[in-house]
Amino acid sequence: MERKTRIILALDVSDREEALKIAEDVSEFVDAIKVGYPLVLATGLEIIRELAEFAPIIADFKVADIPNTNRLICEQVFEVGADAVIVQGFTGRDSLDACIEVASEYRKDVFVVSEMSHPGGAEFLQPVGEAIARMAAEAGASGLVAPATRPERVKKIREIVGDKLTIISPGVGAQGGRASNAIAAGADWVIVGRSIYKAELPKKAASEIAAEIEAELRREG
Ligand code: O7M
Repeated sequence: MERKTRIILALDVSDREEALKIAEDVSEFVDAIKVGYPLVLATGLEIIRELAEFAPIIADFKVADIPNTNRLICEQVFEVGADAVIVQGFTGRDSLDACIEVASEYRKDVFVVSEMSHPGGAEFLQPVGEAIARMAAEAGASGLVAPATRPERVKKIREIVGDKLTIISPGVGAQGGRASNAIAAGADWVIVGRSIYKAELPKKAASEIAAEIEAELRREG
C-alpha cells in the first residue's frame, strides 16, 4: 500500500453499482478500499476483484476461528484478489499464524484487530489489546487496527510495536474520531466509511480529510 493520502475507504454500502461508482469517484483520494461483510454478503465475493481495479483491497472479515478454518477463509480472500485481510487477535497465536502463513504464500498482508473503536470495545477487548499487539508483532503481522476514537490507545499501541508494524485506524468522522488526531498519535492510515460514502459529494469529503491529514503531517515536519 502506497502512502499518499493516508485514507482507507470503508466501503460499507450494499449495492454493487453504488460501490463501483463511489470507488471510481474517490479513488484519487484513497490509498486502499476496505471491503467487509455488508458489501460482500449483498453482492458476492467477486466484488473484491471488481474493486481491485480502483485501489488495493483490504478484506475485512475479522477472521476469528480455529487455524484450519482461518486458513480456508484466507485462501478464498487472496484467490479473489485482495491485498490484505483483517483478522481478530483474540483467537490466539495459532489462529493468527495460520492467516500469516497463507498471506506469506500469496505475498499479502495481515492486519490484526487489537482493540475496537466503539464504546463496547472497551469492555472485553481493550484490557487484552496490548497483549494482542505484542503477539501480532512477534507473529510477523503487517499491522494492527487501533481506534481513532481513542488516540491515546493508538499512541500506546505505537509505543508497543515501534515502527515495525503499520497501524490503521477506524472511527474517524461518524464515530467521533478526528483523522489528524489519529495520525498525530501514530496511525499510518485512517479508515473512513460513512463520512465519505454517505456524503453528498464523496470525493469532496475524501479530499477534505486528505487535506486535514496533509496539514497534520506538514505540522509534524
Ligand atoms: O467510518 P465508519 O464508522 O462509517 O466505518 C468504520 C469502518 O471501520 C467500518 O467498516 C467498521 O466495521 C470498521 N471498524 C471500526 O469501525 N472499528 C473497529 O474497531 C474496527 C473496524 C475495522 O475496520 O476492523 C478491521
